[in-house]
Amino acid sequence: MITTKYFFLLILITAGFAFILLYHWFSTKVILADKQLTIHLGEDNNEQLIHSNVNHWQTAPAKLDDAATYRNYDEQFVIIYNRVPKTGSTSFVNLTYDLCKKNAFHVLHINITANMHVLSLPNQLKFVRNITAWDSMKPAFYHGHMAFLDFSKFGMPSKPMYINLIRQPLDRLVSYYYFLRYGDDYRPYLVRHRAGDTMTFDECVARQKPDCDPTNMWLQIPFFCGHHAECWNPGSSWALEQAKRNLVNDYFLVGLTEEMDEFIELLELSLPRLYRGAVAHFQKSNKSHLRKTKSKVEPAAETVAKIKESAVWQMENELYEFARDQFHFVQRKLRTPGRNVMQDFMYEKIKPNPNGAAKN
Ligand SMILES: *[C@@H]1O[C@H](CO)[C@@H](O)[C@H](O)[C@H]1NC(C)=O
Ligand SMILES: *[C@@H]1O[C@H](CO)[C@@H](O)[C@H](O)[C@H]1NC(C)=O
Ligand SMILES: *[C@@H]1O[C@H](CO)[C@@H](O)[C@H](O)[C@H]1NC(C)=O
Ligand SMILES: CC(=O)N[C@H]1CO[C@H](CO)[C@@H](O)[C@@H]1O
Repeated sequence: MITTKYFFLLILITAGFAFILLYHWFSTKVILADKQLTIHLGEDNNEQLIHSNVNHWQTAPAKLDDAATYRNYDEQFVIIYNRVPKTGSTSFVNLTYDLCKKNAFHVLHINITANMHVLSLPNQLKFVRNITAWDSMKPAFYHGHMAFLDFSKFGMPSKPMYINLIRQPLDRLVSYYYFLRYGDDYRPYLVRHRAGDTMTFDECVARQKPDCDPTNMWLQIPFFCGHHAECWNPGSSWALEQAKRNLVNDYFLVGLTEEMDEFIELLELSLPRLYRGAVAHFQKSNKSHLRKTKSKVEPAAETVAKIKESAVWQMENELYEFARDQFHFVQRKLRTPGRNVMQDFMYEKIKPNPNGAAKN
């Protein structure tokens, strides 16, 4: 009788110990898994730069709720790339499409009727509400030839992250000029608007034809400036200032067509959720054949000089240089001055001491 009682007690105590052991084992496992997840951030590629970006404050065994918040930001991403025509956007979008399956996010093209760059007022509201609420598409990358749209005007709880690429304005115009005549090797079957016209850009400028009118360069300014009437008024200094303000206040990153590799590297370092493995992928894919305008002839020096006299070129170039300085600044701050070491930061002197045990 007594032995059975003790026997049951023994079983109860053993079960209790087993439970506690199991609990401990399980909780360390969860933290370990968490650690491994963050460490994996940089492990997919052999780029030393990206390796060293794994910050120790991320790999530390964070509390589970901190880690969940951190992951939630990544799962809520909405990125808008309001691409400007002929700025190398196809190569970049192609890279993003290549990555979306592996990195598990959605890419959507914004197709606006008749290639209009400005949304109607009802469509602005519809668009803003739709992409804010469309949780099943998040994380999402939207791209389209659309002017910047300010989400804060529509009473939205969150804003998307804008990114873009900008190109030297004359290069962009010349590229566009030949693109309309000869197309590119991306969709060679498409007959372009000016197919059959063999006039060179130099001849066009000499004869002052409308296709090479410097006013046609007024495109990067309005794309960054946005949906206001004044943005689309060529030569408006208000539009230029607004474009600059938006570029620094509302764009997460604006890269240069001429420095695409650096742009992609910065994206991989800062948004690994979407761009993990981007640098390696971009380097191994044959970028040169992605999208090249056919039969492009470099303009003569006198053509270039003539274009540079125009106010529109000067303003577009001012925006380009503004963006270039900003991009180079961001790049310089990536590493410790004088050494090829990634900048890092950490927290210290945390008071009151979270463990409560230590002195000082
Ligand atoms: C946008 O949609 C229209 C109508 O469906 C289609 O004809 C056009 O090819 C689309 N544009 C692009 C760039 O896919
Ligand atoms: C957003 O628009 C698409 C296409 O019209 C629709 O399928 C989707 O359900 C919309 N999402 C929300 C959250 O309204
Ligand atoms: C890369 O592109 C160039 C230019 O179009 C082409 O000549 C070459 O064969 C391509 N190489 C590969 C490996 O696709
Ligand atoms: C999504 C997409 O179009 N991907 C293409 C990107 O470019 C490479 C090289 O041309 C193609 O192989 C991919 O199919």
